[in-house]
Parts: sequence; C-alpha cells; structure tokens
Amino acid sequence: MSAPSSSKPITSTVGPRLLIIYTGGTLGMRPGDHGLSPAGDIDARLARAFGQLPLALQQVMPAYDVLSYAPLIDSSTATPGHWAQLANDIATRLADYHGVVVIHGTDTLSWTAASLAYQLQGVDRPVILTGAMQPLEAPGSDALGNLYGALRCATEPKVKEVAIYFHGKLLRGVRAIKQHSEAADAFASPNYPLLGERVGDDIVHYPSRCLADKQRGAPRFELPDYTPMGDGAIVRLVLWPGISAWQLAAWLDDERVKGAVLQLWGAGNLPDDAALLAVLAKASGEGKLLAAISQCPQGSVHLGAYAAGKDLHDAGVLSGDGMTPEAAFCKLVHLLAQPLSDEDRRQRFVTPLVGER
Ligand code: ASN
Repeated sequence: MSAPSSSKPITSTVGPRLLIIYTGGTLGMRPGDHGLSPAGDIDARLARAFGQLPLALQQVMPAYDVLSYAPLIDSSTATPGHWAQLANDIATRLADYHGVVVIHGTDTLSWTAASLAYQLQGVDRPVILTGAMQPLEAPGSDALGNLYGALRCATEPKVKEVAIYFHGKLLRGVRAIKQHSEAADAFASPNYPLLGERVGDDIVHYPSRCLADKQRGAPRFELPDYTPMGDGAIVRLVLWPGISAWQLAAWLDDERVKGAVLQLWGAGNLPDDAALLAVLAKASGEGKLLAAISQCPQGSVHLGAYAAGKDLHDAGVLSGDGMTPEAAFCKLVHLLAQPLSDEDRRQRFVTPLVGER
C-alpha cells in the first residue's frame, strides 16, 4: 500500500476546519472503458460541486484540507491493513482539525467505520464516513447531498465518535450495515437508533444517543499493527441448512485461523449435530476466538435460550449479542492484533467498548 499524498488547503480559514480524507469509491469515480473506476483531482471536483450548492448552504460550509490517497481504491479491495493506515492518518492529524470526513466506497464502508471505532476509542471529535451510490458528476447523484451532510456533522462538537452520514441519516459507525446495493438509502443501523438526521437544510442531532454522554476521559487510541491479521486470520461463517462438521473443520482447523465470526440461526441456534459442536470446542480449546451473532439483521443472540444453542457456551463460543457482522469481525481483528491474554480478549469481547453492543 503506498503512502497517501497530501494536497493543499483550498478553502477559507474562518470557522471550524475539517480534514477530508479521500480513499476512493464510487463518489469520486469516472466512467472508463472497463466501467467506473476511481479518479483523482478531488480538490477541484469538490470545489466545483460545493459551488453548485445554494448560496445559503455554501455560507455554512466549513473550511477543509484534503488528503488524497494513492492509490485510490474501490472499497471492495480494502483490507485490515487499509483500516490501520486510515486510523493512523486520522490519529496523527486529528489535533489540527475540528473533525474528519472520510470519503470511502460504500461496499465496505461499514467495515472501515467499525474498525476505526475500535482503533480511535475515546475520540473527542467527529470522524464521519460517507460515500455515494452515484459518482459526483453523474446527473441526479447522491454524492453532493452526502458530502454536505457529512461536512456539517463533522463540525458538530456533540458528536464524539466514528459515524456514517448517508442519505440524510447519521448512524453510529460500529452499528451500521450496507442494506441496499442500488438505492441511495443504502445504510441502516438495525439495532441502534439514528444519531442525527437531515431536516431541511439542517442536521438535527440526538446527543443522548451519542457516545459522548457515556464515555469519560481522554482519547485512548489503540493503533496496533494489523498486518498479521490481514491475511485471513479471522473468518466469517454463515450457517446454511445441511452444513457439515467437515466443512466447519476445513475452515477452523487451519492453524492460520485465529478467530471466527459464526452467524447462527435466529436467536443463536445451530443444527443438533454433536460433530459440529466438537469442531467448535476443539477450535476454542486451541485458543481461537469464536463469536456468535445472528443471521437476522435485527435482534440479538441469546445462547442457551433454545436447547439447540445452549451447548455453544460450553464449547467456548462467545455471545456477540446484537452486534453486526462488521462489528464482531473488526473487534476480533482488533483484539487479536494486540498482545493480550486469551482471558483478556474474551472479557473485552463481551464488554461494550464503543457502543457496539
Ligand atoms: N464499489 C464501490 C466501492 O465500494 C461502491 C460504491 O462506492 N458505491 O468502492
């Protein structure tokens, strides 16, 4: 991954100042011979786009600097290594800005948001991710509206967490999922209410739902080296009817695998098959961190509510409560990247760190 290149400030110096980090994604793509692909020159393109806003909105737009990554990527290519680089870039520059806006592809935007939340624990200002379903210059694009809202949210001192602004909604980053592959209303946080929303030209915030009210103390960023986790150390397994123990073992027996997110049925059920449980018990006996969440986007797992699920606890599987796959996966990456004891990791997994559960 090559280092990001910085571009110069392009707007005025009055009022709150933001940092915009441009990583790629459809928002900044242009059509080419092989379809849409990431394109640069983002400073000028943003300035042109903001110049199209009604005058009253231009006047409330904050000043910003732009940091444009190289290479720009489609977010389907992002890895834990990208998450770590982004967290480091934010951490080293945050003190100079009132807030940060990250322009990111939508496909894995919620994964990056979840990861940033764990790495930037205790962040004392807004870090807002956004993107678009249509390129900035496409007719009727959602890009400008998303950028406008994201920049406005990034100036709001009550927001002291990693959040996503998309299609008029401000969502907790570590609770969000991409819910639609085409519609502009592409993100939701099924198990947590909105942190804010656009009403007319303003953004209404709901501070009582924000982390700011619940967290105390100075930022305590954790920026471990994610490189060892970047090569498939964590797997995600979604159950299907007829799943067999040999298939589960094919994933979990591999010594390169250090942890797994298991997406079970409903409130936390798996087939009544002792061989499946034996594979799980063996893996957790070897120190692998196994976490159970539901395949349902809404609700939580309750291991032990049904006979079909209660043995999971005995097999060492941790409850992921109502966490999203993104939140559970990124938490495993984050915990396994640090020099913690097995017991510490297990304890931290079941403890809410950033409002993820
Ligand atoms: N494939 C694109 C990306 O994630 C999708 C988008 O941004 N709408 O980079």
